[in-house]
Amino acid sequence: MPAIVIVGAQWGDEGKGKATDLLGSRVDYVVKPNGGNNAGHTVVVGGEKFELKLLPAGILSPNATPVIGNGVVVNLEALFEEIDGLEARGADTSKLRISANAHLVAPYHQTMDKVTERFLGKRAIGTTGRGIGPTYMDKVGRLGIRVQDIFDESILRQKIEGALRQKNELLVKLYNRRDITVDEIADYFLAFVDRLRPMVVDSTILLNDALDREEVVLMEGGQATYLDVDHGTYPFVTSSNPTAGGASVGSGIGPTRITRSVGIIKAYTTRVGAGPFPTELFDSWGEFLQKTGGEFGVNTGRPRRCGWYDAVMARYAARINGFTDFFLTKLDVLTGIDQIPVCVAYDVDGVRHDQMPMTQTEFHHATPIYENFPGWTEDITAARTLEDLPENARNYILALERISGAPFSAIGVGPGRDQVIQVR
Ligand code: 2SA
Ligand code: GDP
Ligand code: MG
Repeated sequence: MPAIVIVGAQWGDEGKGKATDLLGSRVDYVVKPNGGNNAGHTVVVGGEKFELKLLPAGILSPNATPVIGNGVVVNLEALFEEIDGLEARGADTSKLRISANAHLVAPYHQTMDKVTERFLGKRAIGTTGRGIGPTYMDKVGRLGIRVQDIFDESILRQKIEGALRQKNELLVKLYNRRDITVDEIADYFLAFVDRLRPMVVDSTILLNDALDREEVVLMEGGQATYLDVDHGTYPFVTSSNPTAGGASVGSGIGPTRITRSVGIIKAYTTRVGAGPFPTELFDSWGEFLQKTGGEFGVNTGRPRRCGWYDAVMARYAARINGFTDFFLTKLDVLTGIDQIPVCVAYDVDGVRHDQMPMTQTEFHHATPIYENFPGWTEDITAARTLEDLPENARNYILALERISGAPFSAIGVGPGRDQVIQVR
């Protein structure tokens, strides 16, 4: 049976939370393979809004077992705060399982994130300030603390000591902060041991056994293709691999078992944080998209930069992730625009590029070549089939599908669980 991966096709906030929730009723396991509490996924169930940060959005699907995979960085304080918040609202979080190999965010990682951003000055990334980058740095630098380490106090202390030797040098000498002690960090982690223990598993056995039993596993990617540290707009990226291949690594499910790769893509484009964005709008249309689409960060409340749909980006994302299909979201936000511009190619210093340019410099110089498509004024939020849509909306979808690199399987026409058109 299949393992399905869901990937953001732009810079995040495409509506992956809703897509997971939609597919979640038909899956047995939902695993988060990357990222941490920098994510923000909104799911609207029966008019009630849930905002998930560290937990997979699949936690709201009653039949699915949610799993935090080995590729995630876990902030334990944020984890239990989120669990308590959901439980208080009647959600059942008891099935949550966490990989023993996932890395832990320590308080010093958040400090380093903020200080590094300050050091970068004008070249700051605009991170969420959650310590995600520094935690992944320690993972790759082999200085990380993993979930399993907190169950062996002697190992935990040794690892903290190793990490702190370097941190204290950096923090005290470079950043002019006080020394951090092994005791304070060990105490911070050990306080979570009892609550965490029953949730921790070898998630690779759990998930692969489920696939052997013909159950369905959904991998819910955090962030998005253009925030991928390898394939995104480096250095303005997050520090993990949100692309489809990263989902395989971050959950321990071999690539041969993934049968479907779904790109979630908005009918326009948004970005939070710094970095190039060819179709970005600085006029009243940008404000229109931001206001109508409610484009504010789930986690930090930051306003999202807005621009038109970019088919060059869509084609690149389809290539990198091997998308089998796209889920187009937020079509309803475009209602009322007379002519809708769509970027079909870039002009880079006088040369037309139909594909993503090779270098960062070229991407920074890319200006969009637009084609306009006639819009519609009718409210489409109650549409449930393609036939329910005005002709111009149908034509807009068909036009995007032709130039985006993969077929569209579903169209979102509102934030609600049921506000979707299943195409195939
Ligand atoms: P980080 O904190 O190291 O991952 O930041 C690096 C870049 O990645 C971007 N990033 C995101 N972009 C969009 N949405 C994200 N999650 C939240 C949401 C964002 C929020 O869903 O609304 O609340 O602000 C997310 N997480 C990371 C980030 O903006 C940097 O550009
Ligand atoms: P994620 O990070 O990809 O899960 O996306 P976010 O939850 O950060 O942002 C997507 C926002 O769009 C949320 O507020 C969703 O409730 C909302 N949303 C998702 N699909 C649709 C849609 O089809 N139409 C509208 N209007 N809103 C949607
Ligand atoms: Mg989000």
